[in-house]
Amino acid sequence: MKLMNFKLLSLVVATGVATASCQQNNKATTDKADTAKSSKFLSKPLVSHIFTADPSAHVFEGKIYIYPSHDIEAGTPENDNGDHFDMRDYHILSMDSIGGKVTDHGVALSVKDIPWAGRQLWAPDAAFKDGTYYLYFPLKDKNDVFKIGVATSKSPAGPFKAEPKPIEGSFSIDPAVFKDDDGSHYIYFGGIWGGQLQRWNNGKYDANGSKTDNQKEDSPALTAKVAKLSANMLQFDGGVKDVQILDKDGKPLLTKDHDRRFFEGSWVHKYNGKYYFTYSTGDTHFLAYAIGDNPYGPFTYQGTFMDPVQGWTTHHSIIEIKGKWYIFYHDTEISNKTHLRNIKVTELTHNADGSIELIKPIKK
Ligand code: FUB
Repeated sequence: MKLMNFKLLSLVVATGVATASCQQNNKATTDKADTAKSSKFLSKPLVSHIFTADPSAHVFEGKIYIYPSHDIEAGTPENDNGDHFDMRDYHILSMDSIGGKVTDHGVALSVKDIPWAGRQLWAPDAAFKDGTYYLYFPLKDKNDVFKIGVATSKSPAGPFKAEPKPIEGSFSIDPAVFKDDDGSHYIYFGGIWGGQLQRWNNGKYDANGSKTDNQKEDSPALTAKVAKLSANMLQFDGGVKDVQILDKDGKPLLTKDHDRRFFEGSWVHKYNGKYYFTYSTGDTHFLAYAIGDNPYGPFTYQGTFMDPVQGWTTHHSIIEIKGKWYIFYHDTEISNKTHLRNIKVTELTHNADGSIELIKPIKK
């Protein structure tokens, strides 16, 4: 999560973009966004009645469910800690098919109902096992330290009830859960800068630690974390491991390699027996991918697969629906403000050699 120094990419300066028209209400809506103003964008916002970001999509009960952040204008001043991303609840969205009507199921979980809550509900994800849905969410605790919580529901649309404490041993942001073919679930997480990953060392948090990468430029870059989930889905089963991202020579990506190194926004999907670890490069605004042979990695860096969107943050999920692959992502088309984003979807293509075709979210 980038915090200050909002870098407006010259190619996306949005002179003709609509100003904020979103209303903060809970009313269900459709995906009829204002297409007339969307011509330079590859896809339309999926909803415009609330601001949404960080979409984690899944197919549950034959429908597409989207678990996004719910951006709001909280009036919290922008600062280096990302305080202006001051989200307070989640709304879950669903649709029967890509391009279909989008339903907002209302508030699914609110910060006021989470016993350990401090503030800031960031990018969530969800999973299903044995009749229960699990919502994994990052939230600062009462000491202003990001941890990952879990909440449960009998319905994919919620409402969800939070466990009394964060997952033991969890830290940082952006949980993403991958279910392997054998039924095992793995949780990937972490984000540098505002996501606080750089402040953790050997299980201890340093409140006075660096605000950015916190590494010598020539040392291996900080990276995402992975843990297997326990059978009850509420804990880590065993230790937290680094998600190693290696270059083609088998060497870890370096801190100075901002175009390729991990920043935040992990996701994993499996294609043709290979594990694709995808992520945001943060301050360089790419979505990148690396391929491995098992859920723990190591993963070998392959390239970028999405160019920068309008806005600073870039966050995605990838799912297969009826033999086609889709990427859910966000930009700031509606508001043109860093912290008021809108989610979108477009098709994603795996080439015959296993590479992912580059997506250009803004038409040239
Ligand atoms: O929405 C808050 C943060 O912005 C997410 O946790 C990051 O991935 C970035 O999208």
